[in-house]
Amino acid sequence: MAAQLRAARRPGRALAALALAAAGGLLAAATVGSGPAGAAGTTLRDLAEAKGSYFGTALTQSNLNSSTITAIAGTQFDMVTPGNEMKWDTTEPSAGNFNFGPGDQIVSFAKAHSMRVRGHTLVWHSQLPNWVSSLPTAQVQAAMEKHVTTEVTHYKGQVYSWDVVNEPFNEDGTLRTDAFTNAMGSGYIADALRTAHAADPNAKLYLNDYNIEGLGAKSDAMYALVSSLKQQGVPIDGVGFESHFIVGQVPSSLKANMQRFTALGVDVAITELDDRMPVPASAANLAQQATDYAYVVNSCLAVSGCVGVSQWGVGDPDSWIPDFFSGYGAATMYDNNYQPKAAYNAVVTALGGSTASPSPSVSSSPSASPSSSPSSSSSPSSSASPSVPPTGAACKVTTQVSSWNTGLTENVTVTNTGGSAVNGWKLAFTLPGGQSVTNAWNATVSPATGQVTASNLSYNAAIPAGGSTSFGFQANHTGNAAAASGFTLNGVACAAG
Ligand code: 9MR
Repeated sequence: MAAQLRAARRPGRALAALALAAAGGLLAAATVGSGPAGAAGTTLRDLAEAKGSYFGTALTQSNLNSSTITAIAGTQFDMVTPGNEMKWDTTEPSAGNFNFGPGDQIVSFAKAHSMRVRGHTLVWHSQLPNWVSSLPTAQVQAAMEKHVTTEVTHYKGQVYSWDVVNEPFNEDGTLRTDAFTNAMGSGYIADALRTAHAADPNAKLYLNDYNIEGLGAKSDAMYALVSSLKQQGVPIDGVGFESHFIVGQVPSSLKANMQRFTALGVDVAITELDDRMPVPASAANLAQQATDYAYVVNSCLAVSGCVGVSQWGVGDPDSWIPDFFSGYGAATMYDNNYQPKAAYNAVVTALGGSTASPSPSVSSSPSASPSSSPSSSSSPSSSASPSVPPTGAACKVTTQVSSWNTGLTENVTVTNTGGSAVNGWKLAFTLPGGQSVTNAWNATVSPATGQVTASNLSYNAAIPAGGSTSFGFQANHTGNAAAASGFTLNGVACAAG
């Protein structure tokens, strides 16, 4: 199945790239081939597809107005879940008044970028308009069936799957009380599934919930429900594990739990992955997040019925977390500037890709992060262009270090303060004694200690006059966690920011 889908989607990729380039966005135009804000020469979608899987993201209508978000979404991801646009309050805000405009925009974006769509969601207690919850119970079933039939028919052939029923359970595994259980008891679930199947027999039909990722009362309830639905011949194809995790708390039973569901004859998918932490994010938590993301992806890859992973949002600025969990954030693979975090690199590695890794001497040093890759880098070697002309190379550098007892991460932003663009850059600097680089992002960094040079990757070679670029690295230290110093850009000394 995966191979067929891959083959069917491929022709659209070139078109999508052209569309991005034609849009004229600097980010888009500069990154065709390697993908914005990602590892050189790899994208999450390509790596996932090579494994017969997918990597998805949620997108909202307002996200489509951001060229940064759309450039990453259309390049790195191959599955879209509309964040809100297919929910009942949008699609049928009053009885019989259907509005598919916002959802259609997400579907159009997906088509233009050869992405599939996870339809989300048909029957849910939340984002349910008042007119439904205030219906006499005798009318709820007909309203639900009409809603499901109309929406699934509208998107027939255009969605890969539907989250037919969303979040049906309480934490203790009892069925949530809502308009649907009040009217139909637990039977509403089978009815919704049958109704959706009649409208689009080819869509994969899912039940989706949170806190069912590990073994426990709630996942036991979902397991019992799916088992009973299968026994009754109700059309159910999959279970979505939302996976809204807290850093360091991904359940160790994730894989075993997935396996018991797939043994029932259904697929499983990670549908809304994020991994939140207190903000500002500490380096230790960001490293743990990388471990968590890799663990989730590896778990899915290890279970043959786990069809793919979707993140809930593209990057930290468009994530729902800060609005819902005060003091928490940094939950996605992309940081506040939409730069890939250690979690991104960890996922690339888990998917069999190689990240922008340092030279062999660096990668042989002990790594503080699961995200570092010992494999060779596809970016230019440190000796490739020692004589890059110092065109426009007046510069300013700012650094930001986050450290813990034995390690640190350092983010470096270099601004081209000269009058002309820099095309290809090497930023040389001095690391304090005892610091040893273990991995880097958005640049190669070599050697690991002492006098070090960061070299651009293919996608960030150009720094326009007045523009800036950022890269970062992780290092071990022996007590001195100070920032690097003595920066020179293409041989010209930089001012400190
Ligand atoms: O991301 C969605 C956010 O924009 C909405 O305000 C919120 C309202 O309930 O729903 C969010 O998406 C949810 C998803 O539909 C179901 N699982 C939990 C998600 C996060 O709340």
